[in-house]
Amino acid sequence: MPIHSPEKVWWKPIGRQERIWFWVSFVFVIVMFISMPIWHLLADQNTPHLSYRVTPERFTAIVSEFTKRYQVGSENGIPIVHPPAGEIYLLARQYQWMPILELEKGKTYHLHVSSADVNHGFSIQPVNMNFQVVPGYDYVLEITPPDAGEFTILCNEFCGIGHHKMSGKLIVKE
Ligand SMILES: [Cu+2]
Repeated sequence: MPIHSPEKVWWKPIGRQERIWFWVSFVFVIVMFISMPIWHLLADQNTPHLSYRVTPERFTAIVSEFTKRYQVGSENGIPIVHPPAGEIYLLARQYQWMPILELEKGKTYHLHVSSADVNHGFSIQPVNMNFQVVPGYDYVLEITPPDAGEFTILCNEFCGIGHHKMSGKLIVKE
């Protein structure tokens, strides 16, 4: 196969179809670009900006204190707590969520989440909510459950060999 150098002027004027696709994608990109700040300001769906530094040991101690205070039962060895509205705590660790939180519909809670070991992902199913759980940080999520029911908490950040078993529970009562 002989090797030729490319033509000096290899570009051709663009055709009609290419021109249409260029403008379709250009307009789409501009719309998306403008949507970002508008969505940020008006949609009220931003992740919270509140977090504190906390050592895993300290957070684990806070959670066990909290659990002792408000425990109302247990399920498969995991304590169930029924705290009043306000500050509530959830600990992620390989490979469980502690404790099982029993909340009341329509009340507002400040959920503090942190990890005792590695990075985990806090995901509430079936609602599509995902947050990072990072050791060393107490991340505060303001939640007001709109519906009663049982929700599954999944870890959606690969955290080790038992990651797939890492599911917890959130109960919302009427
Ligand atoms: Cu995990």
